[in-house]
Amino acid sequence: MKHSAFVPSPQVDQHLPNDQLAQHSISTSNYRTGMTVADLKQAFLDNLFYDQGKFPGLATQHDYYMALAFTVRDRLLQHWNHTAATYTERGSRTVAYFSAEFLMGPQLGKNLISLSIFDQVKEAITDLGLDFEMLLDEEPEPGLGNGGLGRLAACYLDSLATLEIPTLGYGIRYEFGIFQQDFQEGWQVEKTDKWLRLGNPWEIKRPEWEVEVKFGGHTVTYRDENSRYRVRWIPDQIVMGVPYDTPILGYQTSTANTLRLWTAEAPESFNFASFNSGDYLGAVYAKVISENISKVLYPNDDSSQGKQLRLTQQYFFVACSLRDMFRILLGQGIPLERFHEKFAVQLNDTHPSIAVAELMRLLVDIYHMDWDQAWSMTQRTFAYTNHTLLPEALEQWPVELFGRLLPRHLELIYEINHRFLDEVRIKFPGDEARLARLSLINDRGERSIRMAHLACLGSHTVNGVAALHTELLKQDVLTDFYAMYPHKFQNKTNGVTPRRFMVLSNAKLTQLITEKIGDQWIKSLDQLQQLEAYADDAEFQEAWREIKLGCKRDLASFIQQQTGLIVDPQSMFDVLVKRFHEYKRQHLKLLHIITLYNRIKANPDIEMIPRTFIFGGKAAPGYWMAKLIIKLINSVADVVNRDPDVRGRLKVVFLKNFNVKLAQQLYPAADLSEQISTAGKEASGTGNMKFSLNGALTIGTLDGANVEIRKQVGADNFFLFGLTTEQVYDLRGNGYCPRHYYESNPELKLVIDRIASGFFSRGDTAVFKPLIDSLVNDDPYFLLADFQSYVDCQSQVDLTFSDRTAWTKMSILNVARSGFFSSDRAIQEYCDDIWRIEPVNVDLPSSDRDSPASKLDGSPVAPS
Ligand code: F58
Repeated sequence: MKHSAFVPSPQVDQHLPNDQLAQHSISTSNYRTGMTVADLKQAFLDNLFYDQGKFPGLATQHDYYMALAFTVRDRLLQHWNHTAATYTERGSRTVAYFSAEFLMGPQLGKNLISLSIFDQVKEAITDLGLDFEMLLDEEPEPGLGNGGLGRLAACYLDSLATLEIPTLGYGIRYEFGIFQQDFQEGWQVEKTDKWLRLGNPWEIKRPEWEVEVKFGGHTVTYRDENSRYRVRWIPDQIVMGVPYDTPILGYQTSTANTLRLWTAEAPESFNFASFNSGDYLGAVYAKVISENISKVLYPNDDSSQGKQLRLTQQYFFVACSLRDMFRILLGQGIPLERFHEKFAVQLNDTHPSIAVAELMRLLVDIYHMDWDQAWSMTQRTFAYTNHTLLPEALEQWPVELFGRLLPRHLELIYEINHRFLDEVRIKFPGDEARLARLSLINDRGERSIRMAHLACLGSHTVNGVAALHTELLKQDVLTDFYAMYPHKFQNKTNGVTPRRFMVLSNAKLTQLITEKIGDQWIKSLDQLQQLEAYADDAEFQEAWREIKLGCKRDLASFIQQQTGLIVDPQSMFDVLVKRFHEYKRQHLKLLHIITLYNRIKANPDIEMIPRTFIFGGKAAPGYWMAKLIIKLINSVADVVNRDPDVRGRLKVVFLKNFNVKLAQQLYPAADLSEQISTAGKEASGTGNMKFSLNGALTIGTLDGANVEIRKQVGADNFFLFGLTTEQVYDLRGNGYCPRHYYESNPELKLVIDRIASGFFSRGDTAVFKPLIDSLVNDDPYFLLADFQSYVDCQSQVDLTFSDRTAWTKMSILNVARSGFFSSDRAIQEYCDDIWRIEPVNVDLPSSDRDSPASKLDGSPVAPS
């Protein structure tokens, strides 16, 4: 094999010999990286002065936050550099996690936990007379994701670093993340998320590793020096991708992996030819067009809108990342043919699946590899995770749009498809319908490319994210692929990181658990099982309740601050937080609330367990029905919270702008976790796991990971209601008639009629009509069919809640049995079954070994 003229060769840099480097390695004995309280204080003041250019009299809270962030960053650079050096030296096999979204959450607190310096830093800052919590809170949320999929990627990076797996997270550095949600008269309004406005201390720009990305144009064929037929892509636009790196620390390891996010820049910011000819705007046009690519995160979390910019974003980050990986490969002297041995690439949903065609292009067109070898390497490189069962969320790109933007990739996809369909014909001769269903090209209506098919075909493994989801993929959504390649399908039930969603966010519970069973559970979550021994222990139960009450008090004051509402921490905190979608059925919760309200109105002295209903979540800006549901929640809240008959027994709170920061306050304070999607619709859910880990009990359907949560915690410790997936399918097949439920259930009828009558909308009967019509006439998500079962189950919840001992025991058992839902378990399964990768231990030089971060038995594990 010969390399052609446009082979990107690795840059040749000069390097200091390693022994020189070691001599010059920064010692931790001085305050620049020292870990004592005195060192930390001095370093903080220095950073305030030298980095922020401020003295205390003039500094803002944000200056203090920045100074503190830089102080912490100085202390992790040693880990980061040594990790990179170790991987480079050993040419380590590496996971490349390709994801259009990484919903990281604030970094400061998390890094303090990983480095085990939370307590020292808190002391240093407090000593200086500053409010440490306020500084933590000052960090803007890096909202580079919509919901579960983006947050999963972040949890997985945490576990990969903790398990010491060499990893690069690859994605897009959106200038504007997920919009900020506000309410105007109960309606959601969106505001731009300018998270980078005041700078981001956690990232380092690496302009020396920028890459060129091509778009548009056409292809030409030619014969190479051996008379072989070749294709060259002549693009009509070139954009530069510039990487920004963020360190990802493992928990109490020396590993610091990298999240590498790409920003789009114009090759030349300023066109002098245009400027000189008097075209002032034209002079910066290219810059504006190019930089649009990484400008904003698409806020749709359910449907794939065939927007050109979105495909541009996807190709942009995938092309940058693959080029970067070739730079690393060749830079480490590893032959091209071993790309798939060096890298295991995980495609987080179909968004990066264009990588299949891009890798083929690089291998065939640029490196002149023959097709069969290139295809075999490609299939051995990729694995694909599916995150949805909704057909409308499976991405398809119109052929016309695709060909305009990526003409060479379209040709390659046709060729891949051609060979694939030949294979199908051999396995299923004469089955034309199957060919049409499996084809990468959808010929129905506007011709389009099925990205999920490209991902399945180009990957060695396809996985679902919960047991039920994987079964439904096999039987339904991807059944034809399952028939072709049954060996490709695996389940990998999602997980969440206990470092963020327990150690950082629930310090008191962390401390209580650690007092009883030691601190090993933080890295081996299964050890929480030992708590079962204390489930009936009265003293332990009391301490458990006190902690929950403390978290509820904290949340209550936050609620008062944000909404002005006073809620009773002794009431049951019933929480439903997630993106808004009809299938997630936030409005089913609302039907329950109105049912209780109606009961009070009919009988004001009725006995009722006081409940605080807490909602949170954003709706896609263009998802009109979801926005109407938000409006209805706010409208019901207005009426219920003001009605004197209610006498505080019911409170409805909608906390705006649900994000990772807010989530961390909510999970520890929840008594009841609502996981009430229509069976067969939620791929997994991960909020359900975070609640259970924090001792909330779940009311839920047999959907997604709820099935496995119930199995783990025990049926007695889970409130189950509703139709099963099979029953939903049957009901749909047999002609579901929601009106029948409406007419035959007086309590349900009263609820619906109250909404329709304008009771919650100051007499306006039009505003909620579309929602009512949808429920009574169509009800695609079976709310009316599940209503009675849900309301009955909620009565059971009330009954149990009134028995404090029984409830507390169930809560303890939920935590004790949630070990399975650690992202460490999930990542270990990916490593063993999909990526076939081993950990690489990173050894800090001896001068740094005494730093607390390198101690595996590090004393303070939790913020206290
Ligand atoms: C979510 N998907 C699933 N998609 O809905 C949830 O059940 C699962 O637990 C989670 O993935 C993790 O596996 C999800 O969050 C998105 O947000 C996409 C954003 C881009 C457009 C398509 C949906």
